[in-house]
Amino acid sequence: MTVTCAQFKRDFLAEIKTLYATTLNDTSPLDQLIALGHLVRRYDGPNWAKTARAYQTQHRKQVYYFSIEFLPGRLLMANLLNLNLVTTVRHGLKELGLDLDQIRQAEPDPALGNGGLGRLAACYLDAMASLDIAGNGNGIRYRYGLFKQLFINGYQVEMPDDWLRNGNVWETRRENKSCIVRFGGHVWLQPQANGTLKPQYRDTDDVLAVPYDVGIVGYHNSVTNTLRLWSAELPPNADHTYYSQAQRDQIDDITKVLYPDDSNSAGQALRLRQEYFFTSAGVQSIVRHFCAHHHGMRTFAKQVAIHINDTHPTLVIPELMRLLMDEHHCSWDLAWALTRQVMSYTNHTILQEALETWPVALFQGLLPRIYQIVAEIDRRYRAQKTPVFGAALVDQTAPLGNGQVRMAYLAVIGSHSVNGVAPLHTELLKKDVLHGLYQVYPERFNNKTNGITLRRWVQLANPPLARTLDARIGNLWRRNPRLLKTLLAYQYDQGFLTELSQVKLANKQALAALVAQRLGLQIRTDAIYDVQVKRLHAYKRQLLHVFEILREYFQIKDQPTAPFVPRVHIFGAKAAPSYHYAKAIIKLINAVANLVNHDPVVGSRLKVVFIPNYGVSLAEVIIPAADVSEQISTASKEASGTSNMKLMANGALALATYDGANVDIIQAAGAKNEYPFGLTVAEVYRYYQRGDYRARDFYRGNPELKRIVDSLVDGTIPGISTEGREIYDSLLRYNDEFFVLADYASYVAQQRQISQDYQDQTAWQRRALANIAASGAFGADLAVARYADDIWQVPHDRLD
Ligand code: Z16
Repeated sequence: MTVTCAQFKRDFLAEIKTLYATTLNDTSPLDQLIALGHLVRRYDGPNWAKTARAYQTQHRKQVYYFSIEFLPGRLLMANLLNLNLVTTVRHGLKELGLDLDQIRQAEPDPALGNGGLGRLAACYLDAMASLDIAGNGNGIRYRYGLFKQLFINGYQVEMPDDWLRNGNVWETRRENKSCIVRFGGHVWLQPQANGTLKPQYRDTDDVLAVPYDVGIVGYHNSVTNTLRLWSAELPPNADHTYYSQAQRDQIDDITKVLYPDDSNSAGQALRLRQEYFFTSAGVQSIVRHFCAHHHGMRTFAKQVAIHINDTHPTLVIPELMRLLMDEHHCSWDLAWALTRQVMSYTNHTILQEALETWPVALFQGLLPRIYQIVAEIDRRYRAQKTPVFGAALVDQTAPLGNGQVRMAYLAVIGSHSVNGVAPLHTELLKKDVLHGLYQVYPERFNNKTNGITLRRWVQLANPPLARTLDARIGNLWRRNPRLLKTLLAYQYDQGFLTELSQVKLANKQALAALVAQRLGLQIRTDAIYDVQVKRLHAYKRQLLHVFEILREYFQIKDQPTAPFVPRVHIFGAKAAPSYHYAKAIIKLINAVANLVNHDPVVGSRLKVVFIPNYGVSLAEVIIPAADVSEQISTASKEASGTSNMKLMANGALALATYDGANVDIIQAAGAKNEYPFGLTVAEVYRYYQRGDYRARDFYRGNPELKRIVDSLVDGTIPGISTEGREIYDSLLRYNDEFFVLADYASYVAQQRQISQDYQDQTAWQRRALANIAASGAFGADLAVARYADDIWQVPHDRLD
């Protein structure tokens, strides 16, 4: 996109005048943001239209990425960057007396996701557009995103996220692309004159699905793809007085709010409604679009790939079967062949509580026709596989079992591909969680290690680093992150290592300013910034990090005059509102912060900062300022992790267990450039197998650890009498499910090492450099190219 600065200024002023019928000095930053958004859309409009037309005339195979969450972050800067407009707009606004950095803050951050899974979906949309893949997102336009988090007296309080209050300049309502989604009622199969059966429906609850489209702009390539988010409304042409208040509420509720659960299944009927709603609407719109351009369904699988992001969209499988058979006259066999060719599934967790199952009675009542189809899939699977694999294995792996619909099994059986998100995770799927289905379909299993878009996480979030890199290795890394490897040539360039220190310092100053403003707390910028940002979950072990803080606190209190390398411990984490234990940990962190931060003996040497309402926008400030990246989940529990990759790319050193993609990060950057520690998966599984883990032995055997655990209940930390007891009991009474006590010693040994190593800034920055250089391997573009080659079978641009 090329536009001169003068032209931009004229366009912007015209936009202000059209929208607000007033002059610039009479508008707010929000007004300016909206005007700028409109203008960016006007500049990008031709690309969006051209992209859609080109896909049609070239008969390009379309990829549809179905996800119940998308967490895109603010879009203004991302769009300006990808349209190559940042400099023009910044200068133009400046000449008009405005500050782009003030305007960008006025944009609401759409929190239509919980964490890793939703953010991954957003990174992949960005990568698809940038690789010129005909990629589409399909999801839900939640009226309220993930709750806003406040701390009151150290406790998490949730507030609604009214992100659409001032409208959304990036979306286009496309009412003419609406469709009807049917729930409930009765269905029976009516014999037709031609001998086939056609389902008849009675007393269904119909919901209108209205799409809102958002343009997804590719990087410097004139491609704009579409993210389609569905909203539930009353069907038209109906007498609205006919709906009772309860019926209207039931429709409104479907897309009202995002379920706030990460790696956990809420199991509510409304959640199943949400899942079928966006799944059915999405598949209907795909089939409708296909039929508008093709005759018959036989080439469907050559033109369409549908990706199932975790099990939430698994109903795409029976829904496509339904449309192919009931509406497009396909036989079961043809419909099933097409469905399996089209579908692919990514698993994101091995946690039992996250694997979705639905009681048959609930499922059948809400989706009677879909249930018939699932039951037939189940019947055929059993009939076909029992002779080969035996009744026991088939019973264990069938879509229906124990009175439940087992979504992960249905997803594997109805797809041609199932992938994990890091090599270790994929191996665990094969050996453990999906072992039975791996025996039946070994060829379907594959790994696709997660990736992140460096455009947002380095270019946008860390401009000083991006500029420093440009000056040394040129700017081609901005298109091809693998070129970051060439940084290794500067490992012994003292000037460059000093520059890296200065970049980090500048980012710490920015974070310290935010902390001062929001928390009224001063933190020094010469301290180690030790960062743990991710959802609050027992398996992620924020508790272990708290133990280190208490150790440092006791160390200072015991030897107030001994040398101590200053530290700032930084947390960002939301707990699911119903997750009692996670909320107790939040209270603990805040209580420890309160204790430590106000202790005159401790002074400025040790600070604990728990920044409320962690999300994409905060991550963009915190991550560039990090020295240490805490990736300390119990081995086997974190499928991949993605904050580990973002922190690495910003030059933080990982303090990490051998879990998820940490394994690959340690390998890529070299173990000597990270701080690995803790039980391995093999050791964790050995404990499970033998049943001989005894948390108490670790407690008794280590006086330093015992003192810390005791401090939870002995009054050392004011204000946590109930939470402290609960956490204490989880460790000693319930035998420490996540091996915090077992990993304490090796974790603390590495923390001590960090304090020592940090004092040699040259050596430290050399290792930061190694991390940045190796982070290119985790670029989203590379990950998505592998999906395109191996799973979706679609062409894409090469990066070099
Ligand atoms: C989620 O964010 C993840 C898994 C899951 O089943 C549900 C949700 Cl909402 C996360 C994993 O915990 C994390 O390890 C992984 O990096 C991320 O998904 C993306 O794959």
